[in-house]
Amino acid sequence: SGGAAARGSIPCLPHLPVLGSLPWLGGGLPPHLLFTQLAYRYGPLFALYLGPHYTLVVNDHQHAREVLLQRGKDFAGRPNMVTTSLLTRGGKDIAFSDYSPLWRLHRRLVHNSFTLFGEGTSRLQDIVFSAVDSLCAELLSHGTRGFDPSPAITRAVTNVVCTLVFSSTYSSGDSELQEVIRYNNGIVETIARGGLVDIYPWMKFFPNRSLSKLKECIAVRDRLLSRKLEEHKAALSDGDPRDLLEALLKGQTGSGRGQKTQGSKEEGITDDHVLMTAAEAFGAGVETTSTTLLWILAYLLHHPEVQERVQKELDENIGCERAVSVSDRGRLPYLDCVINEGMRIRPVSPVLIPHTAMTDSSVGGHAVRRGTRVLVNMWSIHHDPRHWDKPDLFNPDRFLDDQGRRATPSCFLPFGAGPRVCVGELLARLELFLFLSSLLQRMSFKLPDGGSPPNLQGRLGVVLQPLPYKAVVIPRPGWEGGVK
Ligand code: HEM
Ligand code: PLO
Repeated sequence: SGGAAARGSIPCLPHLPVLGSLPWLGGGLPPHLLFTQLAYRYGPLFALYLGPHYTLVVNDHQHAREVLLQRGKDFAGRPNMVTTSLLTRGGKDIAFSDYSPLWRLHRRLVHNSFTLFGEGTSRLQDIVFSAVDSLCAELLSHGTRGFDPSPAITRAVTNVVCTLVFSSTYSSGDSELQEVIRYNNGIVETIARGGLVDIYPWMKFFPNRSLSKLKECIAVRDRLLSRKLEEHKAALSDGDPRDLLEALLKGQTGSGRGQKTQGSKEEGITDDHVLMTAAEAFGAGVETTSTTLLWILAYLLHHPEVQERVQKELDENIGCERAVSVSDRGRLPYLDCVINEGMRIRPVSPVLIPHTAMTDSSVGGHAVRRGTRVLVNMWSIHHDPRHWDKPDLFNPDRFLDDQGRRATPSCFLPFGAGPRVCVGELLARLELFLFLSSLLQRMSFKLPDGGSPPNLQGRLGVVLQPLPYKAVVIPRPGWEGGVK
């Protein structure tokens, strides 16, 4: 049905009406692995039909750079999808909203607020420190028994984001925290990007159980967030914003406080936008950072020699007399490599978020029509044997050059790039650095006696997650209580 591809056109999988290329996609494999496999047959740039949608799949870094950077503006659109549209009230967020002037304003506002809490100030560092202290105490409370580190890590990361977004924190077992974690898990389970509901929009007329569960979780989220929003509006003060929610509320005023601008049907940043952005910063901040931490710990359990080398670096450059701080980043190059290698080998967002062409454009010299969907398969870029030696091997040294200095290869893009690059990159990097350095300074992670090492295959939901695993935590000398 696709016909013989004209010489020079993008190779395309066969397809049927309505079903698209589905019959040719085989069963079972998650998209990032399936696309990697298809790229062997069709080449690194190929097309397929996801339902009725003609979709390009980019599997190598040259084409990815073209889509994200060189022609980044052409490809900065987002498709409309059923589940994410429900999640974001029709795209009143950053990540799933299509490109528009309002979106740009909105994104800039969020970006500036993050910068405010980022590298320049000690605020974020203090927030992470208090989360780290209680995380360490909680991890060490398990004694010599093996346990799943995931709940404690999720809570710690949730508390960091919670402070940044709302200026509130939760103690272990807090009922509102339980509610947040429950609704978040519900959304994560039901939203599965690229799942059937999103590919076949007509399925929304046949609501299934998963869609009603998603709606339930969104309702719980909305109730909780609206309350926070009202509290913040009542307490809004002059001066510097104390958190993201306040920064957004203040930013609203600049854009007409949600009123329709005179003589234009274009709306400003409404309360809906503020709510959706807070929800998204929350969701993105928790899922990505905690998952990345869990992947890195899983790999450290497989590679005790890497853990020892990080600890040696910490001992030699920091010691055990004081806590690690942001300004120590330059002194801990190997730790940085470990973080990068974790994000390379298991990118939490293996096919990024779908992009669309805003105008007629091109990729690799091939014409691409406006509206075309583009999936960037970061997994295959991060595992490309032409650019990475033994790509399936966890080897942090690949991020050091001959002189032992940090080097970032051009086919390493865990946060994407260009106009749609992750807005939380700075925040995420800072958190990963502070969490990992503090944890490894204070304790060692080991396999439980007779326990098997973590399964590294992962499960693709809204992010690529490790399967649950167990670890034992042993305090390092001088840190028996977890804190100093
Ligand atoms: C987008 C990765 C942490 C907020 C993205 C994208 C990736 C990514 C790959 C999609 C880029 C694209 O579609 O081209 C990561 C990783 C993280 C992380 C690996 C941590 C290890 C965070 C955090 C936040 C955040 C902490 C916020 C608190 C966002 C937002 C977008 C985004 C709002 C949408 C940007 C847009 O569409 O314009 N991230 N992220 N992320 N991320 Fe992150
Ligand atoms: C996670 C569940 C939350 O309840 C809602 C949410 C908001 C933003 C999403 C995030 C979820 C998953 C990870 C995403 C993030 C935006 C950017 C990030 C998709 C669905 C990545 C890694 O691309």
